[in-house]
Amino acid sequence: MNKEQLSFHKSRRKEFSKLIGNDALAIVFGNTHRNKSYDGDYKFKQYKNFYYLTGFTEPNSALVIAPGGIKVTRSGKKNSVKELLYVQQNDERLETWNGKRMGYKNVKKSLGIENADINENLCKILHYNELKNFRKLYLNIAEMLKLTEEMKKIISEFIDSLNRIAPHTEIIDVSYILGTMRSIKTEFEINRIIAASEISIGSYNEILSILQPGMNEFEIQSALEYYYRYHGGDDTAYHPIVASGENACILHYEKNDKRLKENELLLIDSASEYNYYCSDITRTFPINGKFSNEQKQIYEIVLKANKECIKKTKPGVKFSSVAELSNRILAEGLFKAGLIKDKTKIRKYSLHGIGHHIGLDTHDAVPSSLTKNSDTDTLKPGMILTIEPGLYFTDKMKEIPAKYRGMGVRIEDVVLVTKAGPKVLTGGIVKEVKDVERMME
Ligand SMILES: [Mn+2]
Repeated sequence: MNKEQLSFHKSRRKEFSKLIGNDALAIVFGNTHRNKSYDGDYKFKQYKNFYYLTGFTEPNSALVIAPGGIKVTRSGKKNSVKELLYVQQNDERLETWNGKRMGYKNVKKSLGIENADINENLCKILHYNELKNFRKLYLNIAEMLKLTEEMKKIISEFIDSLNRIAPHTEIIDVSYILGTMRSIKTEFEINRIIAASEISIGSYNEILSILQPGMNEFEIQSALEYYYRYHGGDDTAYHPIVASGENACILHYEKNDKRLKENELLLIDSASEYNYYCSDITRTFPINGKFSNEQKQIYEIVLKANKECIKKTKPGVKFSSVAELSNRILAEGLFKAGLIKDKTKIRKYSLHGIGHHIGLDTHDAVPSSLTKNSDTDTLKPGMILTIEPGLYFTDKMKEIPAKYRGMGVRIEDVVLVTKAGPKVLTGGIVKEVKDVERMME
């Protein structure tokens, strides 16, 4: 881990400590492996709030933060500590199977966390009388319930001992307070989201030169995944949606197994992850390289909503009013095209909201709301959001002329809110009609 990353996670622990206060104790558990089937697990992914505070990507760990200090005994001596990371014990045999473990002795040097111990000692900290001095205990409750294997044993002992301190403390989930911190991105985070976006941009541009009728959706999916990894991405930020024709009307279409037809549109909603940070991009391309008049008409309406909403993504603006603007532009566009008579029915064709926060999670786990009186609705510098208007016409919508049916159009960009205005992080992929057609010539 380089210095920049060390100081990022350190600054997050410092801020978190300040927010929870001296009378609080936090115990944040990392993730464990999730079983896929029999003895096969899903690829390990760290719990994002734990990652935010530590940068540590090994399973079976837990971080203790005690801003006012907590006494722990080590080699017979009592020490007051403010941060302590519990990690897996070194184990030569298991490390041969599953990879090297950092070991508690290397935590300070490698992660900059002052104190460390092996995870099986975790429950010992709950045995001190001084725990009664803490007014608040912060935990990640939902994740605790999903812990597996060695942590399952530790967690059940931990929960059993909780009742001894529960009458003296208020137990609070960490999600809100960490989510609030995560809603404003630091420069370190912004740079990672830019990197995830750049990797994705390069990959989309490769796709534009190979896309043609007769290919299968999975060929596009696998090419994207190949390029993400090839360009240094760690993973896909989310399961790629590669949806041709009417498939684009299924918002989380994941089969990606249909043949691409000559006169249809292809909606691609996919992006790379880079060092735990996500990008999130959607583009809609004509499979044969040229939009039909009807496709172009719908595409231009969505593109207008995308561009106008991006312009409005500025500090002080309510995100709910960006959403309203999108609905207004989409409704006006369909009304003018003669496709709807009642503008209030737009949600039947626009289906989803205008966008969401993005960061460690694609739909970032931060407090947000689209209700006007909520203080989490107001845009602030350092927030990163997606702007993703869309229009969808299924084959079943008989009120819509046949030439428009069986298509979905969505155009999604990642936008950083700055004092100087919106900064689009995914602008390197064409979206103007003439540019798309030129790239596909
Ligand atoms: Mn999105």
